[in-house]
Amino acid sequence: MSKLKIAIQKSGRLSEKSLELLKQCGIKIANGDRKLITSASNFPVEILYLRDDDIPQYVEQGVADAGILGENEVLEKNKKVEQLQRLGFAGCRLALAIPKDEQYLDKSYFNGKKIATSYPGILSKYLIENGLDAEIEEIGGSVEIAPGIGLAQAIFDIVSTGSTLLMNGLKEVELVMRSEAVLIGNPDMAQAQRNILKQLCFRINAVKNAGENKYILLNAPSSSIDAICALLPGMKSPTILPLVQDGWCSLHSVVQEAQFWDVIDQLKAHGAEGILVVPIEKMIL
Ligand code: PRT
Ligand code: ZN
Repeated sequence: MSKLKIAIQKSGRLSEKSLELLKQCGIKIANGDRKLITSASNFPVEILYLRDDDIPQYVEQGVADAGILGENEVLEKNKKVEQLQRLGFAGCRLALAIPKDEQYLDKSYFNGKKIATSYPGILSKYLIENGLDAEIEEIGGSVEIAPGIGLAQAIFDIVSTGSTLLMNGLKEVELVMRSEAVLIGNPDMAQAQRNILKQLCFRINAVKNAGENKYILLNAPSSSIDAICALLPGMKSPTILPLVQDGWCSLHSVVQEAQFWDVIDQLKAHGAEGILVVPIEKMIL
């Protein structure tokens, strides 16, 4: 039987979340000792554990049909792969940073400067697009120490909370790109693999939608139901059930996590009470 080979990071920031996503999609992978390759017991996939830097190349060459990695790494390696889906985890930004006491007016600051980075491809594209003439010093890691040891005057690196920059006396001055984990695929994969990938993407979407939405239940006076339905339109429309107490209903709907706090005051103003917000495990639109 055909299987879809998916490459994920062997160990690092993306590994646990990648496995967790596959698990939420109902795919059972033996935990084991993470050999190079393992099979799922209930879905036609094989998991290849690799360094994230190698995933674009393996997917381009068809050694793996698909891969999960940071968008930054996909862009940096610039291989012939399709970006299929954003996965909503490992969010970060790639930014230029300089010593905190330096005066910074605009991007022209970087002309004639040396910038240390592990992402020379993305940086050189940015410098060209912005007409800047800076030298790139490529280093493998610990980029944030480069200005302190006199290797470069600025850095271009991944920033998440900003505490690494702060600890190293640096400040972020230009945001170059935002990144999150993405699913990539080989554009020429065989139809059998593409069909499995389609099923996997369907499941990933159900998991992602569920994570972004909540099930909401509340009690409200019957006279407010129209106004509340307008605030909580739900998937098709809300469910209304009569309460035993005359003149009151229970309303069930779905609300986006991000919108919940915006509507809560309006719901209360319309007399809603006993509001319950419950997580959703899977959501198929
Ligand atoms: O061994 P392998 O090559 O597989 O792993 P790796 O060391 O190259 O990658 P890893 O595991 O560090 O990161 C994998 C991916 O996670 C990256 O390519 C990004 O897409 C994503 N990601 C998300 C991050 C961060 N957040 C992050 N904060 N990658 C790195 N960092 C580092 C950053 O380099 C800097 O040193 O964390 C520091 C900054 O964090 P803050 O919170 O102090 O700002
Ligand atoms: Zn790496």
